[in-house]
Formats: sequence, structure tokens, C-alpha cells
Amino acid sequence: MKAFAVWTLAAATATLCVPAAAQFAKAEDAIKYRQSALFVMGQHFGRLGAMANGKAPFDAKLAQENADVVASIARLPWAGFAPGTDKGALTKAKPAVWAEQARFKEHADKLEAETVKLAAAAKTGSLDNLKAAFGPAAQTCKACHDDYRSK
Ligand code: ASC
Repeated sequence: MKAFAVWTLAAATATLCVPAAAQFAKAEDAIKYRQSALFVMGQHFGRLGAMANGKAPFDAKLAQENADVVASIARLPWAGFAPGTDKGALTKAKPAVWAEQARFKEHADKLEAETVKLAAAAKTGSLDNLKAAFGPAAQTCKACHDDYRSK
């Protein structure tokens, strides 16, 4: 029984930690993975931005769908910045990502937190709430890009 409990806990922990524990066969795969996740997130974030900035009509249901995708994907890219993945494919990630891992993680955590707030805001169905949450979320994208992505 005890062994079962331990195994169950281990399995549950492994499930919760899937993104962080993700392993890649080679650096190129990790680079493609993080770029893909960031690209998909950017597409959905951009659609929200268009609504928040009045460039597209506000559609509460679409906003909620896009914000949910953003909040889910926001958890994924970071596993792709594993040690040793600073090269192996074309990448704009600066060496500072690996030199300042704790600070880089703070940026990632901030993005995750803001995208959770963004999804909660979108869920209210209010454009004003979406606008209010969009700015801080976009700022977390920008802050990290400014420091950790080369031009
Ligand atoms: C986007 C996108 C980003 C951010 C950033 C916010 O839509 O792809 O990287 O917003 O431009 O400042």
C-alpha cells in the first residue's frame, strides 16, 4: 500500500511537471520546440491585441478561446531553454538566458502569471477588462525580449 502511494505521488508529480521535465533528443529539437510554442502563443496573443486595440471587432467568445490558449502555451517554452540549447539551430536567444537562469525564470513566471490574469479577464466577457489585462501581459513579452532576444 505504501509503495503504491509513493508510486502514485511520483506519477502525479511527473504529470504536473511535464513541461519542465520534457526531454529533447537534441538541442535543435529544443530550439524548434520553444520557437514553435512562442510562435503559436504570439499568433493567439496578436488576435487578442487586435481586439484590445480596436483593430478587430471584440468577440467575447473568441477572446476567451485565444486567452485560454495563450495561458496554456505560456507554460511550455521554458523547457526548451534547457542547458546546452544555446546553439544547435538558428536562434535569437541571447547567452544571457543561460548566464542568468534565475532572472530569466522570473520573466517566464511573470508571463505565466499575467497570462492567467488575461484569461480570467477574457472570461468576464468585458472588453474593458481585456484591455486592462492585455497591457501588462504584453509588457512581460517585451521585457523579456528586450533583455534576452537579439534583434
Ligand atoms: C505580440 C507578440 C509579442 C508581443 C510583444 C508585446 O503579439 O508576438 O512578442 O505581443 O510585441 O510588446
